[in-house]
Amino acid sequence: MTNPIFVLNGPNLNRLGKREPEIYGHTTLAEVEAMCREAAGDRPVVFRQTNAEYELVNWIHEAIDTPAAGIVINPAGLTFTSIPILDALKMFPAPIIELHISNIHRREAIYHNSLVSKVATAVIAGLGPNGYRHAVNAMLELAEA
Ligand code: DHK
Repeated sequence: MTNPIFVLNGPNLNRLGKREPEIYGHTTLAEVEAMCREAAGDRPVVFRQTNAEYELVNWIHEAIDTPAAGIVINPAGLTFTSIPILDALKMFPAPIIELHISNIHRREAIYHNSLVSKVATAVIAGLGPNGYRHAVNAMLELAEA
C-alpha cells in the first residue's frame, strides 16, 4: 500500500492568484494542487485548504490515522500562533515539511517565529508556489511507506 502525502493549507490560501500577487504570485490554489499531484506521480495526494484552525487539527489527526506517508503543511498565518496545530503535529510520526510561498524571514517580524518549525523535518520558504512541487519531491524521498 502506498500511503498518501497530505498537503494541508491554512487561512487565505484559497485566495492565491488574487492575494498580494507581488508576494504570493499569480498561481491559483487549484494550479498548486495540480502541481502537487503531477510531482507525486503514482503516490496519492490528499490536498486541502481551510480558513479554520480546528479543521487543520482534524486533518492532521486524519493523517495520523490514515496513516499518511508525510505531511506538507503551509499553515499560513496560523504558523506563528497555533499551539493546537503544533500539538497535533507532535503526534504525527512521519516526515513533516513546513512550506511557505514567501521567505517569511525576510518579511515583517510577525512572520519570523514559526511554531511549526519546532516539529518540522524540513522547511521550504521563498521559492514561490513552486515550493510545493519541491516539497512533494522531497517528501517522495523522505517517505518510507
Ligand atoms: C502564507 C501566509 O498566508 C502568511 O500568513 C504567511 C505564508 C506566509 C506563505 O508565504 O505561504 O506568513
